[in-house]
Order: sequence, then structure tokens, then C-alpha cells
Amino acid sequence: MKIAIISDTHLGYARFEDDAAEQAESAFLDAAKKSDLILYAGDVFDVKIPRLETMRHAVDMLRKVGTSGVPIYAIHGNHERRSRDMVNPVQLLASTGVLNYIHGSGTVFEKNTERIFIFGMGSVPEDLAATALKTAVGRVEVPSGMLRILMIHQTIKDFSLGGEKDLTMDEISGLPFDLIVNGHIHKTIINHEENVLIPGSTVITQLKEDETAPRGYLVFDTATKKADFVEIPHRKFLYAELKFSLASMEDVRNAAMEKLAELKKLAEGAKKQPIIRIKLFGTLKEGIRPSDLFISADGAFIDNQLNRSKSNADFSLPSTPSGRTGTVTEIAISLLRNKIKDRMKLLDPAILFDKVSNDVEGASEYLKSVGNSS
Ligand SMILES: [Mn+2]
Repeated sequence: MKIAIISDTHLGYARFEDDAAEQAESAFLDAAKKSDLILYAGDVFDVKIPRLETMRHAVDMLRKVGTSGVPIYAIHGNHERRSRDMVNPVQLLASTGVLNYIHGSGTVFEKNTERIFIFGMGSVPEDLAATALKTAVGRVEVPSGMLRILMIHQTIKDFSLGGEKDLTMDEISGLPFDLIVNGHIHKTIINHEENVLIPGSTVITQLKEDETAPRGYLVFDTATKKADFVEIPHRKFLYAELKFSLASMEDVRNAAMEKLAELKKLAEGAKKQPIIRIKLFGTLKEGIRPSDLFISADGAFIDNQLNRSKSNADFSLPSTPSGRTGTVTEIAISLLRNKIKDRMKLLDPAILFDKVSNDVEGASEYLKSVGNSS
């Protein structure tokens, strides 16, 4: 049996919306030809409430896969996570019949007498992941005598720089699964020793060095127990860092232009203009301010970090009580969850924040209902 694994398509991603759409479609149509089923490991969309145009494209695209008879099993990612009483966009896709949403549930897939078991858990806040996973898996009967796959969308500490409370392989390997499929991490990782498969994103969204490798998806063969990376046509991302020491304007400008020409050469003949990012750091000659620097770089992002001390160059959001960073909402939820710990049982900060950002009246109704019943 051939299992395709696709993740982090970020449909609707505003900066490179066409890339997100075209590259996801390339991956899915190709995977439909090369596999018996497709696992979709979350961040299908870039936002919790996608535009209707984005939604329609997703339905049309996945329906094409459906006509080839290849089923899709999906979970939500952190970008589309909503509270329990709300509908997330992956659930909505499931309602249209183009995919199966398997958050918190397991299913057996059978083809030509070969059977596999797939259990999915969509993204949960990182500090709750280990507990949530254990609880969710504990609720189902995991069969034996077949390949058992766990599909999640989390940071796994062993494979990515993250916070202290992130999920670890130790916590996962105690569970009854033979293969771990993970989304969330945008870099492709095939680790046969640990039985971990991470396809990486099909589109560039973070502009980090992690995303400079080719974009694509994975095909796992249950006979050989090996996964292959399948590259899809994609826009190239080229990234370079230049370090200076007491440099003049001319030094910086020349080095940047030279690097830019070098990078452009690498992408010669590419169908789509590459995304180029050059990070400048280090120090300038006395009397020159970084803001004086102007480089006309024709389509490239010049990330000017010159004369920044380490502390402000690594500007990041305040950490949560568990020591990790996240989106503003994630941090707020985590702070509030900590504040009300052991004091208010009925208030779920995630629901409150979802309601505040989507429906203010609903938020006050929610607060009233929590107040009345406690
Ligand atoms: Mn993602």
C-alpha cells in the first residue's frame, strides 16, 4: 500500500496566494496518481475563517482527488484551530464530503486485504499536547496485527527548536503506534530510525532557512517501510546571510548586490521568479546609521539587522508561563489559563478568545453563562 502524506498547504496565504493554491493542487493531483490514500496533516488553510473563494478552491481541488477514488484523512493545524463548540474549516470540508476529518478518532483503511489503522489528533496548545494525546488515544481501541499510524500537528522537541513544554519523542513512543506522521514543521524530515515522517509545507510562508529546500510531499510504501520525497513544481526560495564588521555603506551595498546576483544565477531558467531574502547583520562604521542604508534590490527582501545587538535582533513575543512563545492569542490564552487555574473550572480561555475575536456578543453571552452556572 502506498500512503501519500501532504501538509501545511496554507491555502489562502495572502502573501503568495497563487503559490499556495497551485502548489497544493500539484501535490494533491500527483499524490492521487501515486498512492492509495492521502494523509493531510493540518494547516490546510492559512486562517481559521478562510475567504469563500479560498474555500471553493479547496473543495474543487479535493473533489478532483475524490474522483480518482483516493480517500483523504485530515486533521486541523494550529492555523485553523477553533474551540470545541465552533466549526473549524477542515470540519467544514469534511461536511462537503471531500475529506474525512479524524481529529480524536481512529479508522481502519483496507485495500486488497491489507489493513492499516490511522489515528488523528489535530493541533492543541503545545503545553497540553502530551496529556491530550494520551487521553485521546486512551479512549479508542487501537487494533493490533496491522500498521498503526498516528497523525498529529505539533512541535516535536526532538525535531525542531521549540519551547520547554513541547511534545517529546519519549512521550510519543510510549503510545501504541508504528509510524508518526506530523505536520506543523515546515521542513521535510524523513527519520526511519524513529519512524517519524514530516512532509514539510508545500508553500513558503515563514521565509526562514528551513524553507529553502524543495517543496513537495511524501509517499510511504508499507511493503518496504520507506518513505520517498516527491518534489512538486514550486517557487524557489533563496536565503543568504551576510555578516559585516565596521563596514562602510559601499561595503554593504557591494556585498549585497554580489550575493543577489549569485542567488539569481541559481534560479536561472525557473518558471517563477524566486523569492530572495538576504539578511544583513554585524556592525557599520562609526557614524553610519543602518537606516541610512538603501539598497535597490529588485524583488528581493533585504532584512537589515545591522548594528543590532543580539537582544533586539532576536525580538520575539513575550513567553507564556511555560516558557514558550506563540501567537498573541496563544500567549493570552495561556496566561489566562494559568491565572484561573484551580479557581474557575467552567471558563475555557480558548472559547472566550475565539468568541472575542469573532463574535463579541457571543463572548458576553458566554461569560454570562459561565457566571450563572458556576
Ligand atoms: Mn504551518
